[in-house]
Amino acid sequence: MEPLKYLKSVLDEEQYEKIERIKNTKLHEFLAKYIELCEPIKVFVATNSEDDELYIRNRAVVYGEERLLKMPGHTVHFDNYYDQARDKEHTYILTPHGEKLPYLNTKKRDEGLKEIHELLKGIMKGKELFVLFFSLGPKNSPFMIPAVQLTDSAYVAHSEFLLYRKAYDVFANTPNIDFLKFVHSAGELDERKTSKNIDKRRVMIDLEDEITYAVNTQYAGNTIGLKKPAFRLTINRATKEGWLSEHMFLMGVNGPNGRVSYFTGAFPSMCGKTSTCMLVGERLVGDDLSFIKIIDGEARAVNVEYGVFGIIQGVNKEDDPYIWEVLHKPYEIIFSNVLIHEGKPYWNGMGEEIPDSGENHSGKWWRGKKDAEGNEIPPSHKNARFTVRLSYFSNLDRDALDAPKGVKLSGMIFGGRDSDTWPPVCESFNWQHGVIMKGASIESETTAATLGKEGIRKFNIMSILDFMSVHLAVYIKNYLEFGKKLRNPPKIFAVNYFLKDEKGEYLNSKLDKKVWLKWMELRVHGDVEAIETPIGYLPKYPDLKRLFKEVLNKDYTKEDYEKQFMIRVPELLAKIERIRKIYSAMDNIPDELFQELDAEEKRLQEAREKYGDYISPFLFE
Ligand code: SPV
Ligand code: MN
Repeated sequence: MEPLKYLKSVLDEEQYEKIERIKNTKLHEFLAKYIELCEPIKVFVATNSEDDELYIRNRAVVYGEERLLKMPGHTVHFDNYYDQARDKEHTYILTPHGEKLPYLNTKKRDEGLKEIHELLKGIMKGKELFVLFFSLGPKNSPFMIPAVQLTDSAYVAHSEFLLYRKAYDVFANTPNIDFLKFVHSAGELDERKTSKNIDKRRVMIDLEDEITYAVNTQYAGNTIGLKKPAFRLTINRATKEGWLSEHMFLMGVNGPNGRVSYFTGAFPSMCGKTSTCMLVGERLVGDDLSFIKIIDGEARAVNVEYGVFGIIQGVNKEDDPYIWEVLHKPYEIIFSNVLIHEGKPYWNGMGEEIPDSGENHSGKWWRGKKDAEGNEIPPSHKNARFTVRLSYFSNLDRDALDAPKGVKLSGMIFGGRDSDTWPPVCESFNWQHGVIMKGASIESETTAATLGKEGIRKFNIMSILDFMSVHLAVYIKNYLEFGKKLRNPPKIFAVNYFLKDEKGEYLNSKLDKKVWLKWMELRVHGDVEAIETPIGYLPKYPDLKRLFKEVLNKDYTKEDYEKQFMIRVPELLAKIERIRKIYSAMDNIPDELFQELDAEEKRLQEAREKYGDYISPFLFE
């Protein structure tokens, strides 16, 4: 049957009208295909209206996927105990003939599509399907990518209304607009309204038709199409079109005399990404995903999203005042996988007393409760989260968030969890050096954001490896080319908040990152000089001493500086060797990558001959 006719036959009149208003053949085909396949009992199409949004918000409660908490606006959602993070093992990039990608699982496209369509068959029986329209990036801008989400989870739909820009109008006003497509079903739910068939959990990414699928899961990192599923699609698009789709926050750093300079930052989960972009006194634009494009010869960046899906563990009044403030107001907030006691949310590391019982991701909870594997269950899950709109944040840079051409990007920051190799902050010599030796060389200890073991040092290029839907060679080449097209490329920095001394004590305190940011802000304008070392430019002691005093009112000693910025030659050389080994095993890696590794190795060896293994930064002055 003709798609629109089919839709007319299955949708009630009000919903059909909302679809009919959109003149888009591909959309009609897409909807007809998946409504027929998934067999929902009911379909709801959301426009941009407040009423439609409210309907979805209420459905989440009516269907039991969210429960109201004491504070108006607050709800809690639980994911299945075994569905608490992105499932990398069961996420597949579909490639034409099953071609392999480094690090990610792939499947032959037709086999993957067959498998997922079998899983989707009849999966929404008895459930309501939500049809949602959003935009990645600011609307009506060179960055905008329209997208359609189909989901049978009101929690997922509700989350997307908090996290993305509504774009029904874009579809209605632009016939046959091109768009990304996401199909999600939580599958059968158990009595707690969490996905039951976790063994059949699948996430599939079809780059060819730009559709992603997620079934038998609710965890937002798997299911919110516009977040990480879309990210795999936009990385692919960006490499084809010559721009950057990145796993980066976007923030403004306040410089002298009212100057604001914008930085992106890429850090693996739980390595300081949020705490950096939320630093007191600076300007938040986005906390997770950025698009970077060349406009008039300049690198310009936007936040892909409109809200925050943030880790709640460790959020406390002192360290995270902006988040704390938001979480304690009657705003629309979804808490997920926290502990609920008498209608109030509690989480690990909140700096307040946590009750001994309540309800959490494991169901009814009491202190000392163990799971089926014999592990003690903490009050909240390590990857418990909050979902809110950015507009609630008092540190938000509203103009930057909505700027159609984004903001001019002055610097890019790369960081990881590294106890013994990189100094706290270092500026690369140039774009190519930064891309290769900072971004493409990130290693980090694993965290709780994905399933699997924690605490193992892992390679994670640009902190984007989990999403690397194209071959690394293609990705790196695109980066190098991107820089060549810029009049004045952003400066690239590496930071390391986790450096330790020989006794295993951290060498920096949590807020020192603010000083590194201020230093980087001065550097992008050439306001301070730096020391040239084998690995890049390091801050000069007097500049840091002044900044520590100004920014943190702290006395920064020469001894601290020397310990923190010591060039650790054996560790740096070992790292180069690890990185070289990783890339040597791959095909088509650009020569520039190996040239940079060789050149830095040579610089380090020469320095070692002159000064020994551990070199004070003063020796390079
Ligand atoms: C991350 O892990 O990088 C996140 C959370 O931002 S998730 O949505 O699960 O990807
Ligand atoms: Mn992320």
